[in-house]
Amino acid sequence: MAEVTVTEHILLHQKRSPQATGQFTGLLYDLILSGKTISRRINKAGLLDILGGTGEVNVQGENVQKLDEIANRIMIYRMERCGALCAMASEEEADFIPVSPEFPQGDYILIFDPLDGSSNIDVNVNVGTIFSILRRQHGKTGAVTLDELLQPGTQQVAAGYMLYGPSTMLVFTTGQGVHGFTLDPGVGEFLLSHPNMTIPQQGKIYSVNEGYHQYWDEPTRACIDYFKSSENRLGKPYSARYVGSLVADFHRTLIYGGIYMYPADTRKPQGKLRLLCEAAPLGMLAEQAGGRASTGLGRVLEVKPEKLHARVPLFIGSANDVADVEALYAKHK
Ligand code: AHM
Ligand code: MG
Repeated sequence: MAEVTVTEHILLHQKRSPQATGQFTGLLYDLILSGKTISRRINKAGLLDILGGTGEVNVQGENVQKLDEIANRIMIYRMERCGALCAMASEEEADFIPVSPEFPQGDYILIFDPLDGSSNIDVNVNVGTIFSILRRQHGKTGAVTLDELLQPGTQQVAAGYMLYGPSTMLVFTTGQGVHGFTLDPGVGEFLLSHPNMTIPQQGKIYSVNEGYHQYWDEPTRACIDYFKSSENRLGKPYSARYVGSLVADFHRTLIYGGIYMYPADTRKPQGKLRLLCEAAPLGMLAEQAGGRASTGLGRVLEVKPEKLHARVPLFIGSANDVADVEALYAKHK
């Protein structure tokens, strides 16, 4: 079998867009290197005394795991030096991070969740790094301001994730479809394993933390009841799956189809997931794979973030399933 490396794949795609500079390619290389570094640390976590919490609570009010902090530091260290960025933002940091003047500056902005699903680390369940790449507005120079990061998802130039599971995978889009690569640990290179990934139009799996049922409003309950009943498009109840690592639940949805839901509830009126580092990048991947991503009321990619850590309800996956959720919310309005 002819093996296509991620490097070869990027170069091939970059050739097709003549406006592309080496900067963007360099950014992707360093992102991939960061992912490989994080992957190695995770593989050895049980042996290195880096499981468990740090005892701190992050800007999101969540317990920080040691590996959260390690992944965050690896990303910031490597990406600050890549020469393609002017600013970064991390789920773990309260403020955005301008690239220090001591490093070469570029035109891109990187927003990431260094280790999504970190509550699953101690039990050896899949976690991942999610990233979103924006371009600085044309003509802007000098110090980056916060509003430059608050762009709707439609402005993303690339998005993806690294999934640390039984194998480490890289799945990303630059707006020309979604492609998946699997890390061959022997050679340390990602090889193209899933070209042109598409989400089945109709799913048969629903994914939601059903423990929160009592916090949901009527329309949300109606949506989940719909997938569990025989009165849906499938004509029978869907199967339930919920890993509790968004990146893993999304990856399954991308391949098998179905719908992942993190709705708003009485405790979390905007939902839990962060727009810029979780919902928007996965939304771009879903759309590029022929699926959809919605807040229940409209397209996730069109939501303009009001602040760096803005949250949104998320319904993402097969086009039919997401359309059905939107129709149910519209009916209950
Ligand atoms: P994290 O980025 O701190 O790991 O938080 C986000 C995670 C998602 O990966 C996952 O889908 C969700 O939180 C699970 O939340 P809950 O335990 O409320 O179901
Ligand atoms: Mg997360």
